[in-house]
Amino acid sequence: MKYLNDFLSNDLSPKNYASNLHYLCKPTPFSWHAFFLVYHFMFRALFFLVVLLCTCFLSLAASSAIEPTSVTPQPNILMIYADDLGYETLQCYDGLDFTTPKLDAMAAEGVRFNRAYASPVCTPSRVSLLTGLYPFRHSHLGVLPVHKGTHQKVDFGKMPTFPQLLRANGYTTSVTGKWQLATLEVWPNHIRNAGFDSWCVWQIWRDGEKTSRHWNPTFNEDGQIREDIQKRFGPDVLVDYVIEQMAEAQAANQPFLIIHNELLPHDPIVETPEDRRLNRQPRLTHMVGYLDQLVGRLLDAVERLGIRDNTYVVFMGDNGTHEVDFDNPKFGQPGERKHTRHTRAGNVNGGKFELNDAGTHVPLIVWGPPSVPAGQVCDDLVDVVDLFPTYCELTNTAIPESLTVDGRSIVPQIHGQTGELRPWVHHAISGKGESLFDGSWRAFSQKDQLWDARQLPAESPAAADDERADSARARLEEAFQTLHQNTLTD
Ligand SMILES: [Ca+2]
Repeated sequence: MKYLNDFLSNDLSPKNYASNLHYLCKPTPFSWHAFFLVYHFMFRALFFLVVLLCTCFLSLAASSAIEPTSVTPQPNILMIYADDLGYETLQCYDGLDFTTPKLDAMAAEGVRFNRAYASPVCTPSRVSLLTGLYPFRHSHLGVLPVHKGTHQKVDFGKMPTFPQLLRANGYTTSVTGKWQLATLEVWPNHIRNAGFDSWCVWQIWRDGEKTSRHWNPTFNEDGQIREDIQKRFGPDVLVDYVIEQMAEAQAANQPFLIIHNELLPHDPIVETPEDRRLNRQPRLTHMVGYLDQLVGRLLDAVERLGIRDNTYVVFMGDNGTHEVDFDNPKFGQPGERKHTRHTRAGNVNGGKFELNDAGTHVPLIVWGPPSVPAGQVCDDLVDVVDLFPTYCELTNTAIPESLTVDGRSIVPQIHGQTGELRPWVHHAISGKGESLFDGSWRAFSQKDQLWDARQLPAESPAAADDERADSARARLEEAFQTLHQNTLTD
């Protein structure tokens, strides 16, 4: 060791270096001094090279073991899932009855899916979102009676969710708003088991009664009832919570998934804070307008936090508009029903609970990183089950091969590219069975019915003597049979 230290402490200052070089260059036949000097140079260079290589190797190994996300970027996901919002309520979908400037701006800066569909009521639609399964496969076709304190629950132990997969992949996961998938008094760990680290949700049932979601809301945050929000408007509380969650995840340098189950514009029709400020009567149009403002607040927060380039914001409705909530000002005129809504393409009748376009056709807008092209409109059919593989692909989360998932990723379309087309979308609701819609024809599992939906929003039973209808009927009937040959088994 002493020998090594002597070598390393050898004076190689420029002055000595020059004199040594001068000595080396001197034309003498042989010098032991010169020989040892060359030896010193070579040994020191070799030693430093070895030290440098070892340092590089160790630091590379350490970074790959501790910080895998620095190698594979994991974008954030914020999904805003509105309650009872048909496509026709947005101006960017050619709706004429509502004012939605923030959502229209979101669509202008992102990708708007023109033909997105979900089942016509909360529970089947939300279970399909979380599990990626068609309703007939997850078997939750009706509203789970959480509002009556049911002991039934959706079993996410048997049916894995994408939040479970993302959480296992390093994401911090949160959920807000409506949780109609189990009674929390009976199943207090249900949300955590569904894949969420934290939550602020409307606890629908408490102490033997149904609670409120709007004013004086009953919210459960991570297992505790919030006692500080009696005078607040529930949807405002949730947006504050989402912004806090995003800020905390950013500060912790951790990717996040947030499913924001927006409570608006589900009835009862109540005053919004804006109605109180303006001293005006509550209306569905005002509730949709307030929802629009809240979406604007969230997008502004994403910009303000500086995370837009790495955050996909997805806005979607869970089912069609509840038509009784809308009073048609033209009611009484020719062709105008009491609850008719209006679009540039025609009048929309019916809605939530119905296996038709008005009950299942919902808005879907994606906004955020520069890879999402501004102002793009995609006409591909999209089913709510498609979000499961889409979120997994966006976040580099592997789906186990053993897992059944009915969805297909729309990541290419989100980035303005051509994606895999699905032949139809599937919906179901208890009492009315299932339907398949291929973009032109709608087939029903009950009564062997077929509707002509080529001129939406108008649709009607197909003509009996139409060859194209016969062909569609045969094709969709075969699709029904193929689907049901592959049902879940416990
Ligand atoms: Ca709903």
